[in-house]
Amino acid sequence: MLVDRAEVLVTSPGRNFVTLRITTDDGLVGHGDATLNGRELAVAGYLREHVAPLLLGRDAHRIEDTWQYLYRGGYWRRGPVTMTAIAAVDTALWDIKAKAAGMPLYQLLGGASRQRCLTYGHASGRDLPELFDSVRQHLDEGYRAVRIQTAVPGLDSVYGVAASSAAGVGGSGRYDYEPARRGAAPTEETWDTRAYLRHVPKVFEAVRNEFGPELVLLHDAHHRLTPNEAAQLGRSLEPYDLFWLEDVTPAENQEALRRVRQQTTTPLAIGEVFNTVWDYQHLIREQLIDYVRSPVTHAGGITGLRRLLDYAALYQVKSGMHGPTDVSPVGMAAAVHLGIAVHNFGIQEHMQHSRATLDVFGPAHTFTEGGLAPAEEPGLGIHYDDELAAQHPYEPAYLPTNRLRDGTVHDW
Ligand code: EZ4
Ligand code: CO
Repeated sequence: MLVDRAEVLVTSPGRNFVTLRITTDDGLVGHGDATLNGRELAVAGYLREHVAPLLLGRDAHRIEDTWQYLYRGGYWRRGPVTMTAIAAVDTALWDIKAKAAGMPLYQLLGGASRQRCLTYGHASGRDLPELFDSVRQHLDEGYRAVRIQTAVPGLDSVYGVAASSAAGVGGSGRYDYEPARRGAAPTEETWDTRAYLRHVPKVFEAVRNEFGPELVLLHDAHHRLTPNEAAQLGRSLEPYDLFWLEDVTPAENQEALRRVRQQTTTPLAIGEVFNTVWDYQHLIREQLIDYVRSPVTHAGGITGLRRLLDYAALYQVKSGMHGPTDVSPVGMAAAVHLGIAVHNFGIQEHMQHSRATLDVFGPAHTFTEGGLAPAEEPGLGIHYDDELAAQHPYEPAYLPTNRLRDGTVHDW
């Protein structure tokens, strides 16, 4: 079973996606997500120019060897572009191996540890009525967990808050927030940490009063706080029993989390921008966090994330895989197969893709009773439609940038 073709597919059904498709000489086809939001063509180029030629003629069964070959053999290790490219190859090879075995991928990963993967959706609102409305919409769709993001008085647009309740993603009518915007350059937002820290606890108080103690609530601080500010926020949210508080500080400095951890019992999640187990080394070993946010797509694939989750399991740290719309349906399919299998599954983020996106990728996993379950067919359960994909050519899109009121660039 040798690799016969490795194609890089770029499509933009409402937003940009990069997919690697590997075909073997006996005709098996595997897909891997290679989407890196706002830097899509860097990964496409890395795969097309430097990885695809090396794959031709390789034994498609040798997944671990290929992973090590691309990781160690590239000399320049780690980083989002490299690890997203490796993830795409790894996921496509797992898809192929599962098809060769005639099994859904999760069976090769040890079989199901649970019936479905509990997911959380993105509720947001510019004011409390709009936020409550968004929460209710999620409850109606079966969600049992929601992330709460809210506008902050005095700031025009804030991370995580859908611009319009009517438009939704791809005109879906949902409130889902899509931060990447089409255009030749990123948009700019304004940030004010003090206004944010004053406002957020009041919103969580209101949400708890309205929806009661059972509903699972999460929040993303999106890398914007100092360790001390993060500790303040964690403490002020303790009465509202969060499932997690995410990305409180910029992630590069692992020691920052020590200060936060000493000051609050609010559970902490971090790592959607991390790429390897090394980025978590101290955070996990010192039990400074509760959940790791890496998705299959950005952490070296099934192989890379499995390695990270096995390490995390030794310290009772659980998965919390990133699942925004920029993780493609291929990345989500991989997440669900891995999530259903590992023992230390925590929760799965699940922003819903637009109809146009689902039509291009044809994912066969299902969402019922607030959770995702993997496809029961051999492989990942992806049915990529080339003709539909070709109707949506790539258009540049960027994540916003952020500035303080005095113009200083701040973490977005
Ligand atoms: O900012 O997906 O938890 N989810 C997030 C996302 C990320 C974007 C980056 O591409 O933080 O909204
Ligand atoms: Co996040």
